[in-house]
Amino acid sequence: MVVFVWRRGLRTLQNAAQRSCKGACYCTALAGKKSVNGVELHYQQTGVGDHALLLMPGALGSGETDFGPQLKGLDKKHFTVVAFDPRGYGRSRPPHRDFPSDFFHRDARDGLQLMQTLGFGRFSLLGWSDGGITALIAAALSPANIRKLVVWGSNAYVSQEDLAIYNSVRDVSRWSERMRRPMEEMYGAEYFRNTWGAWVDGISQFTHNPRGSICMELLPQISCPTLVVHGQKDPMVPSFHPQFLSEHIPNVRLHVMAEGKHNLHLRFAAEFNRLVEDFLQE
Ligand code: TYC
Repeated sequence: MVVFVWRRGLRTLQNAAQRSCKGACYCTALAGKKSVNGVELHYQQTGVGDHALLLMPGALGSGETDFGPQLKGLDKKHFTVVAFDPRGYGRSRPPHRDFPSDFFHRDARDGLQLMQTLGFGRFSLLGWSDGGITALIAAALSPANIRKLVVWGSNAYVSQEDLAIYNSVRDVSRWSERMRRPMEEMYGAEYFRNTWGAWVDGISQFTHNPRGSICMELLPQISCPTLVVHGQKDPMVPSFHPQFLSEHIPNVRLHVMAEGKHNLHLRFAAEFNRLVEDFLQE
């Protein structure tokens, strides 16, 4: 057990050492679960700023696996940073993850409801990859609650080219050790293999929609200022996706990181965090 000092007093947290801020920080850190839409959602929270942020992870992702450098590095005086594990991912288990045709909408409703439950009425969304799709949907569904939106490595539809990429990464035994190990540590090899296969099937469903749409028709409804970031060297998400987003979201800016790949916020964390902080504080 580790005791954390939190704004409202003392909280006791299990397993919290890895979530604590190390070194210089305004140290408040909190992790726990909230009952949301019939499931227990795990989240981490840090910072004391007026501007609340919700970080939305990628496929099978969690705050812990996807957002370490953001939870640690984003300015805690200006921001209160929340990262959540979508249902069936990370520490938001049970339930087992499934992929009904509305799974992105379900994650969007869960994220929005979690923030209400935590007491944040208006906040910004940062979404990576699948989490970016979720964030786009949440911003379109609930414009009154969303201040600003940042998405990277995300797509609003699934093309035949995407389908080929999904199928090329379906077999996790062919993944590099570096990519596979954190997932196997989080889930165990079997849950990871099965759930990844279910994700590939889940995302492939969208090819049955007209134009392969996941959320194309919602983009014009996103009214908040939006930053789309793209890694020029992203092998997973072809550049026609950020292009499409920047052509269909009304108040949008596209920023390309020349050396960035899919995990640009981890690999180039300082540059990414600064870019996002500047955009959010404009
Ligand atoms: N969307 C995935 C995520 O959320 C990343 C991904 C993109 C995986 C394309 C496979 O073919 C793929 N991290």
